[in-house]
Amino acid sequence: MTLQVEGMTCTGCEQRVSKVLRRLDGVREATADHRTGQVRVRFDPIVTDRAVLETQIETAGYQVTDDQQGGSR
Ligand SMILES: [Cu+2]
Repeated sequence: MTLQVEGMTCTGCEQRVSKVLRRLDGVREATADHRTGQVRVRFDPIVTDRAVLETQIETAGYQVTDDQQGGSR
């Protein structure tokens, strides 16, 4: 899944976002790119879901701007 995230301005932001996601149960891999604002996440949908990931990203201080997949909002 790819999330569109606003507010990442440097590699430090990429690391912060990917770190909070990787820490979650069920997340296998998370890679952020501040230039495109995209965060790619591989996760187990039985263990976690998109809403949990979005909450973590927003708690870390960034905005998830795309909602085309999942309709969790
Ligand atoms: Cu930054």
